[in-house]
Amino acid sequence: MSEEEREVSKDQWNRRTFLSFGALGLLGYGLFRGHRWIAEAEPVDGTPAPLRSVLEFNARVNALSKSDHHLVQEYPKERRLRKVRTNGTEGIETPLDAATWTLNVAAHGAQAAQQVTLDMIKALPKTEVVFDFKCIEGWSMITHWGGVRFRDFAEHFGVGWKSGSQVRFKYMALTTPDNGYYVGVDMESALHPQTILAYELNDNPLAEPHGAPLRLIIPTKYGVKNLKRIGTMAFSDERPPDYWAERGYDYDSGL
Ligand SMILES: Nc1nc2c(c(=O)[nH]1)N[C@H]1C(S)=C(S)[C@@H](COP(=O)(O)O)O[C@H]1N2
Ligand SMILES: [Mo]
Repeated sequence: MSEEEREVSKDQWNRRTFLSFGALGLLGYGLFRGHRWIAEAEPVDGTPAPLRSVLEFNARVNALSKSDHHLVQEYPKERRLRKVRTNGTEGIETPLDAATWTLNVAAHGAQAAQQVTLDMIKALPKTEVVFDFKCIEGWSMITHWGGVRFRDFAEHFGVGWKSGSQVRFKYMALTTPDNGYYVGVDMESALHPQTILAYELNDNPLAEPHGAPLRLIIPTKYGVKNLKRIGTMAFSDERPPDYWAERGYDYDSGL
């Protein structure tokens, strides 16, 4: 051992070990207090206040991406995948009864229930979107969808309003015809210009595994919210039940 390299004496070791354990102890105590602070705080909406403020911060960040000025990136049609994978079969396991299918819009506000056929939807201006569809499982794919902007649909059928045409409901609820899969979507995101009720994939009518005859395509959110085979559409101010939120995923599932 050279002169410069000082040997660490046994005393110094003990001192260092003592300090390290002391620091660990302090850290542990800090974590414990932090946890108590969160656990014992007055809950707001069922969530402890400190966590609630994190959620509120997230909501503000999400609100930024919901505004019309934040469009999801679109791609030229040539970039689309030719073979599009399918994922999720909840609520679409039974064969589709295409002959009797209608979109049931539930009564809400002053609006009576409506039965909307696919032809009525196809009669509205068609719009297309080519975007990177993202699943929470970690994969994504550039896909090309055709359909009707939800906002055009809502305007045409006068849906989503609480009273007259002044105030919108806060949420849209979609369910498959058998109620096997269901999602809730905040109205700002539903009315986003890239949100469409899709009946085509890659210029062809939707195949059953992709949600025939009509599905939601909402590029500002993860795949989970893109409900396939819409049976019923409803509106409310309360957060509608949501299949994956009930299983622990983020309700908003925004990108
Ligand atoms: N009815 C229904 N819609 C659904 C699902 C489902 O299980 N049932 N899975 C969701 C999930 S997790 C994803 S990633 C997309 C996948 O769409 P695709 O099968 O057209 O690729 O559908 C969404 N919509
Ligand atoms: Mo997904």
